[in-house]
Amino acid sequence: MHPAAQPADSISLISKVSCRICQSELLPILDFGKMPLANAFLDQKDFEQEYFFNLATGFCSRCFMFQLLEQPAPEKMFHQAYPFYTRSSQRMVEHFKQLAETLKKFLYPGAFLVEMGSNDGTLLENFQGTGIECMGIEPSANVAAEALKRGIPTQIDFFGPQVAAQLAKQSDGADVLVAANCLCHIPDLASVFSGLGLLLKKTGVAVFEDPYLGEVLAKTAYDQIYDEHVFLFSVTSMSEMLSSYGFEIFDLEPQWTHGGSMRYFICRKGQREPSASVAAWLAKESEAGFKTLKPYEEFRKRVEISKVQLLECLENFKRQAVPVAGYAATSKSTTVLNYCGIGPELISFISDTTPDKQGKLTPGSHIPVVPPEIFHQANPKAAVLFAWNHAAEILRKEENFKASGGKWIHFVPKVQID
Ligand code: DWN
Repeated sequence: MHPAAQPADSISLISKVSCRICQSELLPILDFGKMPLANAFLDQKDFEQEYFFNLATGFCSRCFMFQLLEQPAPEKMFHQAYPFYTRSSQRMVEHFKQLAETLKKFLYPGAFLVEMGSNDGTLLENFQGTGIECMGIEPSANVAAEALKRGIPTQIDFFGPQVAAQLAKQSDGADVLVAANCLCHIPDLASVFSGLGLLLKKTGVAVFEDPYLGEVLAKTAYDQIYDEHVFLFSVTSMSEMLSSYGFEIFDLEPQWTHGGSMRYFICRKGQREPSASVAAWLAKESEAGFKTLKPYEEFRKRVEISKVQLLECLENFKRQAVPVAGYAATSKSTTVLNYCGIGPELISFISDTTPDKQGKLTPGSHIPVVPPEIFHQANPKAAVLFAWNHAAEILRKEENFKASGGKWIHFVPKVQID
C-alpha cells in the first residue's frame, strides 16, 4: 500500500486557521476544495483508500505570510516512496552546480556545510573532493538512498533542534546551511530556526531558495499551491518571519528556477551589513501592495478565469476527437487536474521520465503515467505542458513534437495553444 494511502481515521492532519508564524487569524484567499497529496501516485487497487484534504490558502495581515490553511502531516508526504528526484531535470543539475560555486565563497577546506532537504544529493555532489565537510538531511529514504549510493553523507531525518544539536556536537558548528526548495515545505519554522540557532556558527550563513510569491502572483501560477508548499514566501514575509527568530536577510538574488524563485542569504541579526537590494525588494513589494489583500484577491480572480479557459480548451479538442496528452506528471499538475476536474476523458495519459511514477495513476485524477517512449510512439496532436518551469529544456528536446504538427497547451501565465 502506498504510504499516503492510509485509512482516514489514522491520519494526523494538522489543521490551522491561525498564522503559523505569529498566530494571528488568517484571511482566506483561495479554496481549491478536495485535493489529494501531490505526489501520491497510486494503483487502481488503492482508490478506496486514497487520501484527500482541503487545499485552501490564507494570508496573515500581521506578518504577511501566504500559507495553507491545512497541511497534511509531514510524514504523510515525505517517506520511503517520495517520487521526486532533483536530478530529473538536467538544467536543475546545472543550476545546483552554480549554486555550489556561490556557496564556496563562504566555505574553505575543513569547513562544514549542511543541506536541509538534500534529496538525491544533486547539490552536495559538487563538494566531493573539495575538502569541505558535508551532511545532507533528508526525510525521504528512497531519494536519500540515491545520495548515499553516490557516497554523499546523508542522514534520513527531518531537520530540527535534535538533529541540529547532534550535528553541532560532532563539529564546531556549521559554516553554511543551505536549503533549496525545502523551507517552504516545513510547517514548524520555529523548530527549524531553533535548530539553526544551535548549529550555525556565529558568523555562519544560511542560504534558502524557494518559489517566489511575486512570480506566482505575476504568472497566475496557482499550481505552486499544493500540500507540500505550506508557505509561499515574499521578501516581506520572509523578513518578518526571520526577525521573529533572531535572523535577517543580508542579500537576495532572484532565480529562474521553478518558474521564478528567490535566493535569500541569511545571517544572525546584526552579523552582516544588508545589501541595498534588500531594502529595494521590500520597497518594491510594498508598492505592489503585498501587505494588503488586493494582489491576492486579484490573483484569485485570475485563477478562476484560468480554470474556465483550460477546461474550454481541452473540451474543444475533445469535441474535435483530438486526443490530448500531458507532459510531466509534476507535483503542480495535481492541483491543476483536481481543481479543474480534468481526468482521463480529457487527457489520455501523462508522459514522465520518473520510473517511480510510470505505470501509476495520477493522484485524484487517475490519469495513467507513461514513459516518454509511449509519448513519442503515440505522437499526440496536443499536449499540456505541466512542467512549464522546464519549458526551455523540454521544448528543445521535444522539437520533433512540434515539427510533426503537435501543439503545446500552456496554462502559465495564461492558457494558450502554441
Ligand atoms: O518543491 C518541489 C519542487 C522543487 O520539485 C517539490 N515539492 C516537488 C517538485 O515539484 P514538481 O514535481 O512540480 O517539480 P518539477 O521539477 O517541475 O517536475 C518534475 C517532474 O517532471 C518529474 O516527475 C520529472 C518530470 N519531467 C519530465 O517528465 N521530463 C521533467 C523534465 C525536465 C522532463 O524533461
